[in-house]
Amino acid sequence: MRDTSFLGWPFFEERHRALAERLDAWAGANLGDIDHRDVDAACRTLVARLGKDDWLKHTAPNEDGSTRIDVRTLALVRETLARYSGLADFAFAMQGLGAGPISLFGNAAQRRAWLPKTRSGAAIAAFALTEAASGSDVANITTTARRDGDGYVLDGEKCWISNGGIADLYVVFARTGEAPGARGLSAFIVAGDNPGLSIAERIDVIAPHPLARLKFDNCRVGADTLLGKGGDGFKIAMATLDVFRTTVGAAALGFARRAMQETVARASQRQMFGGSLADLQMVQGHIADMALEIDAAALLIYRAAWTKDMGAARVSREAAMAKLYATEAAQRVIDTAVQIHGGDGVRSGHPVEMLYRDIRALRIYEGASDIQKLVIARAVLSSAER
Ligand code: COS
Repeated sequence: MRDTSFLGWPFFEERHRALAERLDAWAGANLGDIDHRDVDAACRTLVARLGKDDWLKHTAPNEDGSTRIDVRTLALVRETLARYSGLADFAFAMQGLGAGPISLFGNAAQRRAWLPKTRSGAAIAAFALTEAASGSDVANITTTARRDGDGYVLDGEKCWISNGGIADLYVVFARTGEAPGARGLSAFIVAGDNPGLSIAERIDVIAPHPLARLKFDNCRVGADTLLGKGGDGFKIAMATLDVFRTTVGAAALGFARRAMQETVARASQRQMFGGSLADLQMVQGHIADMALEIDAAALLIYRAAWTKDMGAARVSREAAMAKLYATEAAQRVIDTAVQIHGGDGVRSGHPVEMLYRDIRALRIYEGASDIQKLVIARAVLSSAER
């Protein structure tokens, strides 16, 4: 029996508990038959299913603004999907991150044009921030958006863009030059079939998902694609990441919970030294460490999500702590799970082998662990100054 006692913690309301139980049953029934050999087709199928059964509506507010993003819901959905399938979590998460700048900063027309589509699964979304030389150093972005007549012309390249190649819309961050560095960036909504946008390279990674390098060559977009004001791009990117970084921690937590489930089953069944693995104190020590790290990660994630949902303007520190701790802890938990599984732990296709590959990128994307430390330290130092 899975331990769901965390749903009783005071961070959650009845609607969260009901949703987590409903989604768990849905994931058990709807994710087992997806063929992962073609990740593009698998992601399209996942987005369509998640849209059809109304899960994607949680990734963005509705277009008239009468609902808003509930970070606790996002966290519980990602945690639950990640327990069943890394790719299902990815498909859900990218709808949120890709549409995030529109949800948070789009005007009424932009929200009307895109959010019903990303919420229903009719359009696949992507967040195009990273470049080869500015993954962590966002203020150093070199893709340009030059004002031209009644629109802008984008030139440059974006790298490591999730959903690159299958997305119907990309939120693209480019230098518009209002000021040097972070204050001279802007965000644009670029349709996947916009002339001048092409896929320069598809990138293969250890936990395969659609990923690409994008090229913008004389890519003309209308002025109505600009999100917020010119020069707002850096803040739009950071505020979006403040919401979604907590949910990266939640995905890591889902992976860690699955590793724990697998480990408990294995340790109880596997016979060794005249008893089960679970009888061995050294194995019990590992299980205790895993349980401790899972609960500590959960507390940090739910604290960050709850704080944002209660209306905090900035949760940079809380979100960075949640992402940093949960992803690093999940890596340790999963590594221990592999160890306890012995040879089976590294057998291709075994659940813990897949988790071992799935977790790694989470310590890198949406702000690498060292960047989260920087964000936390800056927040601590600036509050100490006051
Ligand atoms: N929300 C709103 N505004 C923010 C913000 C946030 N979370 N974080 C920073 N800002 C504002 C700052 O207040 C500052 O505003 P002023 O110029 O008005 O003072 C401005 O943005 C610049 O901030 P800062 O000086 O902190 O920028 P840095 O260039 O030093 O960059 C880091 C800070 C390194 C923390 C940032 O670039 C970062 O998070 N990098 C990682 C990016 C990332 O996650 N990449 C992965 C891509 S997504 S897969």
